[in-house]
Amino acid sequence: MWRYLFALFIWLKCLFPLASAGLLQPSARHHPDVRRFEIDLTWQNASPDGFERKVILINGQFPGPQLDIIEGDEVEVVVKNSLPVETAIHFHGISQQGTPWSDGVPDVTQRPIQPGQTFIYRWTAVEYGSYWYHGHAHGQISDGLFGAIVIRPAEDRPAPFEKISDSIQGLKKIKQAVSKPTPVFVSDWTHLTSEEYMKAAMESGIDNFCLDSILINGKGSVICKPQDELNSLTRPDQTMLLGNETVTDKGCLPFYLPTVVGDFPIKPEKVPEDVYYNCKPSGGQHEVITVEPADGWASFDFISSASIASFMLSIDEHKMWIYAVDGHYIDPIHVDGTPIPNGNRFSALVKLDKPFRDYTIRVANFASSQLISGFATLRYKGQDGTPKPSNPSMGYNGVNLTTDYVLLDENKIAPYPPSKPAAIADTTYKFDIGFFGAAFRWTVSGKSALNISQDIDPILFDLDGPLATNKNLTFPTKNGTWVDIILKTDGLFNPPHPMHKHSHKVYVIGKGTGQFPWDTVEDAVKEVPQFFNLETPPLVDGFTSPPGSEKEPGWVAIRYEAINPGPFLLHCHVQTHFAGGMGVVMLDGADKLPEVPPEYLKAEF
Ligand SMILES: *[C@@H]1O[C@H](CO)[C@@H](O)[C@H](O)[C@H]1NC(C)=O
Ligand SMILES: *[C@@H]1O[C@H](CO)[C@@H](O)[C@H](O)[C@H]1NC(C)=O
Ligand SMILES: *[C@@H]1O[C@H](CO)[C@@H](O)[C@H](O)[C@H]1NC(C)=O
Ligand SMILES: *[C@@H]1O[C@H](CO)[C@@H](O)[C@H](O)[C@H]1NC(C)=O
Ligand SMILES: *[C@@H]1O[C@H](CO)[C@@H](O)[C@H](O)[C@H]1NC(C)=O
Ligand SMILES: [Cu+2]
Repeated sequence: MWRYLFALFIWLKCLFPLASAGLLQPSARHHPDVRRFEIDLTWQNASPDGFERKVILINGQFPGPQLDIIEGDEVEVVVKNSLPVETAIHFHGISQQGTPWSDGVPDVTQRPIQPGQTFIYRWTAVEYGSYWYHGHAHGQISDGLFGAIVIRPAEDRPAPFEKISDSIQGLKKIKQAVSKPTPVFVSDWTHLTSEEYMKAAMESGIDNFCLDSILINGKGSVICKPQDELNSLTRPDQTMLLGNETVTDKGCLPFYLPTVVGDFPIKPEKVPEDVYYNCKPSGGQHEVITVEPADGWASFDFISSASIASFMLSIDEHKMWIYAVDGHYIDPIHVDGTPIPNGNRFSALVKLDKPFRDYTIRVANFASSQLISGFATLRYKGQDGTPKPSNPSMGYNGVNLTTDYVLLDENKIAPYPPSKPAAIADTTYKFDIGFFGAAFRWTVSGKSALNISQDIDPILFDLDGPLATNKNLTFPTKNGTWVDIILKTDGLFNPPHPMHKHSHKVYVIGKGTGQFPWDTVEDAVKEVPQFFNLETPPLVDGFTSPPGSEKEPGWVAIRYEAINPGPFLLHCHVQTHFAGGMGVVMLDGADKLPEVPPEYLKAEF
């Protein structure tokens, strides 16, 4: 009952005082409007995978309600914190043009929202496409605090669909499909709350506990496979780490492997029971996405809200045209499967030209730490009623099962219309990312771990505060200049890190193996041009660093134009890595920081 009481209210404030509850379909004729959303966060029992635990619900739902917006809209999100703990909400990928106080990061752009408090985020949707909102205090994504944002492009926004279909009829159907994309959240789930998880990680010195399930749109089940099957699914990257051991019955690398925990001291007795062993299957819910074959095409916004896992996704018997990444159109790429790094959004068009049946959507963890998958169903409407399993092209371990399988290559993502960064950057920062003195401590700058749970005045409000003046954690850029950041992975073993830049999208201009001894990209290009792409580089808000170690180091180089003044994080989106300190603050446009409106300073609306 209370679920309905807290139903999401969305209304065009300037047109109607209170128009409708539920999702409002945007009108075709459009003027900038204020779209107001009210969300109430509560701490409730729920069983996304059949196991009951405490979950953060948003207006009684998990995942939270979708925010439907049109490019150019003014957006207001009123957040009521009915949780027993503080919180803050980040709008992932939204640039927050002129509104850095709405970026949702405690200690950086705002004070956390205390239990019982209400906070109003206000921003302009200057972007279009697929985004999402999520908790940015503590590990609250892992407790369920997230929901989709769909921003419908302006009518005159050029789109790349002619590459997908050259018939007028086909294009019409494609445009129809992309005008109402279905967000599909892929996430990982554990039976520990984020607080229990982090406490146990710090006490035990181990931070990659087993996952219990993979959820699709918040639904899934605990799947237990026989040991023989798990052994046969073990991939070479895992065999290398396992030596003579096998994965546990939950599909995990055992915690005691020196290849996994390094030389750091561990206290296995502090690991909660059943975290690595004793898989207990549970009958959870199953997500079914029904499509109308007469539509010809369906469009999905795949969003990885994973805390730890690293996903591969494929749909049985269907290829996908990936046409946008992180809310920005790309030169479309036709694939059988795609990785979806944590935080990224991949928008896909799927042609509905197969027999009217059910097809399995597969999401596999590709990180070495665990063999685990989740499943959903793509259902054609009007099927003949004889269920028949569909043919997978990707296995439970994320590996292709067909010879002609095409996997999306992240380096080939080219923005549409074509765009590229300035040829030379004005400033270069070089960081050594990786472990920081303990198995659960991490760093981006190589010099300090970032802690945004200190209850200090945020950087935006106090440029003389402890975080703003910490030269190991806060790095200024000048407004209107081009910035290069090179992330090097040459310390202890580094897994790939899904990095996220707040506010500014970045061009991923280079990725390489070996050391990066040069001072600038310009110098590096002269010697190793093969590692760079300055002509058609991916334009994204999330990118993955290459794996690396002392013996086999690697690096990734990004370039962006600082045009929106404010303190904006660059951090790893693995929740345990971020909680362990893996972030820095880019104080973008430090010379042109805006004055903070009084209601934000006082947090009284
Ligand atoms: C693997 O080898 C180590 C060291 O040689 C030994 O202690 C351990 O018992 C072996 N484990 C298995 C499962 O055979
Ligand atoms: C998987 O793809 C690779 C490269 O495309 C191919 O060489 C291999 O044969 C495929 N595996 C299977 C089982 O078909
Ligand atoms: C900054 O990093 C240097 C080198 O690691 C260290 O000596 C110094 O104490 C750090 N400063 C702060 C404020 O953490
Ligand atoms: C962050 O700082 C707070 C307040 O000083 C402290 O209680 C907490 O333990 C710190 N967190 C980490 C991960 O160091
Ligand atoms: C920052 O730089 C951009 C690009 O040059 C410019 O459009 C914008 O107005 C500048 N912002 C401020 C506050 O000066
Ligand atoms: Cu990381």
